[in-house]
Amino acid sequence: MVKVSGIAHYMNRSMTVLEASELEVIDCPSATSNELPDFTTEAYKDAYSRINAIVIEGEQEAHDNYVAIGTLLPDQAEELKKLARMEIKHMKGFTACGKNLGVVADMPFAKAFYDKLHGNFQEALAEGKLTTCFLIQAILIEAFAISAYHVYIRVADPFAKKITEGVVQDEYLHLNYGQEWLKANLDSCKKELIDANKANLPLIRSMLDQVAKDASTLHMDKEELMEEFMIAYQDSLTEIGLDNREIARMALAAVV
Ligand code: PL3
Ligand code: FE2
Ligand code: FE2
Repeated sequence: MVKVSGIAHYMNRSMTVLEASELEVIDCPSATSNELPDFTTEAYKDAYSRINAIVIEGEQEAHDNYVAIGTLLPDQAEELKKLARMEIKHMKGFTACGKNLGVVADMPFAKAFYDKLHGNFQEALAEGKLTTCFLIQAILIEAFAISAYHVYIRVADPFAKKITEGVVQDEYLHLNYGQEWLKANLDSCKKELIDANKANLPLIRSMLDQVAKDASTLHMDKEELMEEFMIAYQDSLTEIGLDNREIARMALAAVV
């Protein structure tokens, strides 16, 4: 069985946030960024056409990646196909979110957005490097999705909010799946894990930089996105069995 450690952690945090807002925080300038945006403006729809495409393409590639990992792990192929099917469900959900707002997703933009990460995954797959595949898909991409979805839920239209709330629960299962495999194989995979992180965490950082402007049009704050990402990422490395110093070193790859 997989352990869903991230959810409990997140719930504790959101409970703290709730208590703080009940006290009505005085003089908090950033409080305005948590206001809901006007979902009908051209500016909102323009930004949404790219963000929505990134999410749709991300879900599609996640599907393909889990199926691909299954070819390297034949005895787990069925389980991985289940995860892959969830990604298609997510993709359909987010496609509906775009349609609901009258937005056409900019798919060529999204394909280019994932280009480098996709290339690194394909290369690792061709070389049979399972550790790198799991790090890219199940840890980095899932932590990126979890952080983005948590922040989005706070400022989404009611239709998209409901869909995203369902999706984010599944993403924890995916993160946990990769986590469990890496934990079980840590002795033999630690070096590859650290090297793969060094090569791929900077890509996540630059993807976040690229999406920040459009995200802010959706009232999603960049620092909040980074904070949520670091929580999911570090929790996951802890769960895999790395110590604080190793995690700090790995996280530094995002800034140097
Ligand atoms: C893995 O299951 C899916 C991977 C998708 C990655 C999504 C990254 C999202 C970037 C910012 C999006 C904000 C959410 C908006 C939702 C329409
Ligand atoms: Fe997903
Ligand atoms: Fe996922």
